[in-house]
Order: sequence, then C-alpha cells, then structure tokens
Amino acid sequence: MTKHIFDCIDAHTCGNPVRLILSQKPDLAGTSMSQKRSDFIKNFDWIRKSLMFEPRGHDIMSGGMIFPPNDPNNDFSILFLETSGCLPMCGHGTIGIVTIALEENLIKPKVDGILNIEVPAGNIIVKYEKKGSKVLWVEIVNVDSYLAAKNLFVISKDLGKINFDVSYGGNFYAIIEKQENYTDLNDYKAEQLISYSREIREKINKKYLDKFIHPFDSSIKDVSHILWVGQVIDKASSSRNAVFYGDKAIDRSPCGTGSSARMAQLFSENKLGVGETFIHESYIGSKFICRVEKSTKIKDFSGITPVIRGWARIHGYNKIIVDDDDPFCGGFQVI
Ligand code: PYC
Repeated sequence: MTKHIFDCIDAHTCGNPVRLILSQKPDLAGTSMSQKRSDFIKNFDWIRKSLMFEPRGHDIMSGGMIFPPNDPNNDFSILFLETSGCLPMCGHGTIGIVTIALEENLIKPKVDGILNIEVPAGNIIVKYEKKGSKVLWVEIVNVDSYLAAKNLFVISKDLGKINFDVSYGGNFYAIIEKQENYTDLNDYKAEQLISYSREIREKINKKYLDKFIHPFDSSIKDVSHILWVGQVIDKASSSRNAVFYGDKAIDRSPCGTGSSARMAQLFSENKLGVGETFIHESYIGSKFICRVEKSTKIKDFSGITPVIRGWARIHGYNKIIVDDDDPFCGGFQVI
C-alpha cells in the first residue's frame, strides 16, 4: 500500500478555484509543454483525478503544476489539471498560479513585473503588479486566438435548434448568443445550462467531427467549452458569460480562454477593435478587463492576440493524502 502526500496551495481567481500542486510532480517526457501534457495524460492522469475529483476536489476544481522552462530564456512552464482534463491553456488558472507563485516566493522572475511562461498551447507573456507581498493583478498576453467557424447549428433536445460560432482562445469554444431558442443567461438556472451544454457539446463534436483542430498542434482539438452569452449585470461591462467546462462546471470567473475566444469572434465581426477595452463579466458578476493587443494570422485564419487581466486570492494550505488503501483514492464524479 502506498500513501502519496501532495502539498498544495488553494486559491481562487475571481471566484473560480485554483489548486497549485507543489510536491510529487512527475518527471515528464518531452521537450515542449504540449509533449509533456501528452505524457502526463498517458502516464500520470491518476494524479489529476485524485486531486480534482471528489472526495478531494469537486465538480469545478481546477489547478496545475509549475515546471522548469524547456527554453532557459523563459521563467517557467505550467501544466494545467482540471476536472475537464489537462487544458492546453487556462486563463483563470494562470492568474491564480502566478499569484500563488509570486506571493509564496516559489519563483524568481528574471525581470520584475514580467514573466515568460510556457503552456501546452504555446508561450504567453504575463505582467503583474505587487503591493508589498500581495499581487494586485495579473495580465496575460494570451496565445493567438481566432474565429474557427460561423453559423453552425445542432438540435438540442430541450431547446430545439441552437445556432453557434466556434472560436479558439486556447481551447475551442462554441459561443451561443441570444436567439429564438435561447433568450438570456438570467432565464435559465445554472443546472439547466450545464445539462443543455453537455448534450450540445456531444452533438457538436459528433456532427463536426475533426473540424476543429489547431493548425499548429493537432493535439488541441474539438469543442471542449460552451460559452453562453448574457446581458451584463453592471452597465459598465461589455458582455457577460456562463462558460461550461468538464461535465458539471460553470466557470465562476469570466474565463480567460473564453474571453479570448469571444474577443476573436467579435473582432472578426468588426464589433471590437485593436486596443479597445472589453470588460467581461462572469456568471457571478466578477470581471476580467480584456483587450485586443493586435491582429494576427494563425496559418489561414485571421485572428488576434488577446490580453486578459484579473486577480486571485490565496485561501488555504492543503496537505492532501491519496492512500491506495482508500477505495476512492482515484476520485469520482456524480453526474
Ligand atoms: O480561464 O481559461 C480559463 C478557464 C478555462 C476553464 C475554466 N477557466
């Protein structure tokens, strides 16, 4: 019988959980975070399941591990772990992990105020501001994002015909805007959006099989997230969302990769310009301050380089035991 002990620090980014795992990090094969992500999924996914799912985690749990950079010019790299799997990129996760790492002195930036970070989806640049020991905000220059397809539809058993666009912001998002069969976020309970999303995502990936594959990394594929657009709570905000991920989660933060995907969609429709501020509200009303840094090309797609700013707070030191003797050591989910 083996008892694995994981030292973790728990935080939240604008309401969404971030668990940074400090110990028992596996030695991952590969020379890029994309390759290391694949190795983790193949050989070490029990760590994710044990620490993200019940009884040690919950339906919305999200987090990651920090590793040394593959290119010594960068500061470090991140592997994201979540109930949904190992994401290529996670915005709220990055904001939380960077905040924890700086406040707990786990990293030493090469240049104060700037971090070059490797993630499975590519390289990102992070800026931050500190006051004393606290990180006030973290800003991510995210991976290039683009609108992948427009005016698609599936038939939802509960809602009927649902039209959507698919946009990439580090993960592929189906973006569902107001339409005949979907009025607004406020008209549905979270549990309804979760159940609609699960079915809609399955239908999208069946109907549009192999349509959504990243042009530079074929391991990034398929629609993983559903972004429901809604009316803002605060009139100063630009838009609101409920982002579905995993099997039972609605993001409590405004979702960094979702905000990037949404900005790429709006940019392609000339509804958002370079340099314009886009304030994205989450389901619970927390905000990311975002903007389009520049327009760009991702192979044949026109896209953007998005910027996301948010904050995080640490709320616990957590020593977690995964004991092989525990019948639920591998974690479980009730759907
Ligand atoms: O912030 O990118 C994000 C994210 C993805 C899933 C949950 N949050």
